[in-house]
Amino acid sequence: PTPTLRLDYRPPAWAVPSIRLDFDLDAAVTRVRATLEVEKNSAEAAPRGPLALDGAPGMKPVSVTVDGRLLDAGEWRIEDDQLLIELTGPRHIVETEVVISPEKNTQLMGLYASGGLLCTQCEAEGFRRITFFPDRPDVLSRYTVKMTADRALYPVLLANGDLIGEGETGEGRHWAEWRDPFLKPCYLFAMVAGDLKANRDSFTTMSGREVQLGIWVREADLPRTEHAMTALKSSMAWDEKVYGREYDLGIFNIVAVADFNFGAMENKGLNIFNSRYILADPETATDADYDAIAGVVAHEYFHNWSGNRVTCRDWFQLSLKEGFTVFRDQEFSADQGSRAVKRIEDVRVLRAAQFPEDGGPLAHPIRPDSYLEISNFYTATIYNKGAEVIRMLHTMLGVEGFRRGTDLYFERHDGTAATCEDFVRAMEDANGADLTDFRRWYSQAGTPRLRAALSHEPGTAKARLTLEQVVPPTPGQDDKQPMPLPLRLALFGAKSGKAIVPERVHVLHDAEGEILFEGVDEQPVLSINRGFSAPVIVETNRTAADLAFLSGHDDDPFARFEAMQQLMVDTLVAAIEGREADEEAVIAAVRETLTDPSLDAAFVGEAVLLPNEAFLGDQLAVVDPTAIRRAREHLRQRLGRELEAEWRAAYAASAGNRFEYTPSAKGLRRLRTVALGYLDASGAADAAKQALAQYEGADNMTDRQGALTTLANGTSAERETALAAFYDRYRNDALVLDKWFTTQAISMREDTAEAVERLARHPDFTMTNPNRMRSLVGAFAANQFAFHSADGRGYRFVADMILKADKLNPQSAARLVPPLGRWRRFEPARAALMKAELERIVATPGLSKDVFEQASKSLA
Ligand code: DPP
Ligand code: ZN
Repeated sequence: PTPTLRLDYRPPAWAVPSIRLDFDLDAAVTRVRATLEVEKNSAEAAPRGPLALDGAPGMKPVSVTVDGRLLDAGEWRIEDDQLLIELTGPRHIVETEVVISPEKNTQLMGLYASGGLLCTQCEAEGFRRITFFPDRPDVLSRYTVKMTADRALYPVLLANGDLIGEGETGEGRHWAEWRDPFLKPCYLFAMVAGDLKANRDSFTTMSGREVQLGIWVREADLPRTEHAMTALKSSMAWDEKVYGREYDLGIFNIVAVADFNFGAMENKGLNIFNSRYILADPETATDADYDAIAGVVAHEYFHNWSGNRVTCRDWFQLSLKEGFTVFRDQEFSADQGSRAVKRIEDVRVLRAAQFPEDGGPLAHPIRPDSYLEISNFYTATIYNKGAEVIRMLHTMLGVEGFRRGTDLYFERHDGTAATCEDFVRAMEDANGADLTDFRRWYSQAGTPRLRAALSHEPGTAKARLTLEQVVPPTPGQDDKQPMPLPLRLALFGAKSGKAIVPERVHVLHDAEGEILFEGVDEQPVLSINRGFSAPVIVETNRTAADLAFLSGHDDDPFARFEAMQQLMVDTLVAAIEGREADEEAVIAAVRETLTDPSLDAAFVGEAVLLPNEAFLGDQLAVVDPTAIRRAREHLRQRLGRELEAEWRAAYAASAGNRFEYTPSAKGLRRLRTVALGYLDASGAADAAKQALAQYEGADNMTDRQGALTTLANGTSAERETALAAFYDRYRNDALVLDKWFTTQAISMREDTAEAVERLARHPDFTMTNPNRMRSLVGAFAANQFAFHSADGRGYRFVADMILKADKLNPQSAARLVPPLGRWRRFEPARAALMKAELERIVATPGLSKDVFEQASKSLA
């Protein structure tokens, strides 16, 4: 297969100002008639040539007409999955008819069946599986869509925009017609047919227009849609307040479906969601689920401006909409709850998912230069690092400067397909700023390493901070330029505890820099990259005592968390490498945090957690999962034992907490389960009993799953009792059953790899549902100790799953490749086993482009 290159971009040869789609819907055989108004693109740069319409491999038109004349088979041809038609004039009406089978569509791209519904997913290149069309985001059209279907099976017919007509056609069939007044690329097309019920509500926009809101689900799920509806209305209000962006149609619908590749999809006026990001009630959803639902509902809603009104010129610009929109949803969530805890969570995700990507064989800039399969680029780099890049602009330009920039961006590019460059230029022009070197964040991959060393001269009351950055080489990019790093920093007095130098933002533009502070008359402690102002790895000359001090005294909660994490990392890495480890400092710092009455429980619950095994692996030149497990368990057990009284007190403090989705009730639940985990680690004789009591007495899923997760790590009889009870209680609820699979797949037990192999043969395991695949196989591949079982069985299992899944759903299969792709980071025996599995995958005939790209790049 040949790669697509960013620099090969050419404007489309033909524009399609309008399209009319006529669907005769049926799960087995659906007829699609598409009527395209096509217009020669007269722009200089546009290529000449026949009309080329993308189709799916093997797709053939039943008929093709041009300006009402039926073409002979010789007047069109199929080449490289494109339908080519020679056209003579500058403007024509082209009509094609195809027949597709939604129920045979296991890739879940295009039109497919899910639990009795018919629904669509078109981003990135799914529309070509529905009809012949220039399937690229810079072809913007007005859509009119008529759907005809069996009334009993599909009483509800939805598409983008406004409903403009409906009626009966006889023989039990009915139809609906929808028109979307806004120009959109075909990846934003959507349609749903099914037996759905709506939770209806309305929202009045800032200019006083009333918008009808609907969240469509199976009738039984209606009671679980309230939280998503609340989040939707809050998002609409937030985007008006913070960005001045108003919703633009009379209808906004969301549909929840069980089988979905993504989390959700921002189709114009008709978002389609993976049901896990809509359905919630206390009995079935954890606080993390509630938070994720609000975040994803907001994310998709925000795309209406950052993605739909202004879309992407080509798929290399994906981060233009995704990075920006993730930043928007992160800030929305921060405003709804605890800003500090939200930042901690977002940085955790970045470090767990993006840093390894940036340091491995699949590293790519947030604006990549080439791809084989665009589906492989819906990555943590495009999304999460992309959001960090936007956040840096926000930090450097300030709240108002950033808003001036987004206002200009929306004004300039509304109704068009734009580029990352357009976004940066709007930021520059609105602020008179020069972002020349900042553009390197778009073109260079790799996580910069920042070295910061503070020295103090007591005699002159001066402190000197020297900074040095290195951007490591990544595939295809050997030499890097320094990146501009906005660093929020401050100095504290080690004795007085006071801020000697209050927070300031320093932008390091070069490879090296130095800052001189005057009037520093006591020993200073450096607080740097506060709030994680730059997405970098920081190394400092701070001692364990400095870090312990900051973990108790820094006035930026994120920096306190970070200092504690660094203290824990330093201690554990020393232990893993057989050096002397200062466990006492960690124990003292955790005790101080745990007993500090000024801190809220949510923050404490995050701060006292040890860094996970995978993150520790990332700190080491060569990962040895066994040594990491041993060192981390040793410290975890000591923390459990030495602070047993404190854990018991923290646990008891939340005894009366009843379910409420509020920051304080959430915080108590979080700390409760963290405390339970440490009590269990302490070896306390009553820990399993206590966990089972929590499991049985819980009035919400957070406490229940927290108890189950603790039990699942151990070997008690209570473990089996709780797992069986959980299965019996939720066996008919797919989303909760996913948790049952995941809990066992992430278990710390030694026999987890075997258990996961057994679970893959469980009657409730299926490869056709992406959530279920992720809940077992994805969760297992993220369990460092179990996946890297020294005998290689974990690798073999995942490789087998990839090969089987590839036949059904290449996108979902390809997501499982990166954990194997990290082979170079592991000790030689494991590395060889991992590499052998990748080689077996690449040698398999008939591989999808998706899996081939990920596996072959991982071997290169
Ligand atoms: N649906 C995915 C998202 O919203 C892709 N656009 O990020
Ligand atoms: Zn998105």
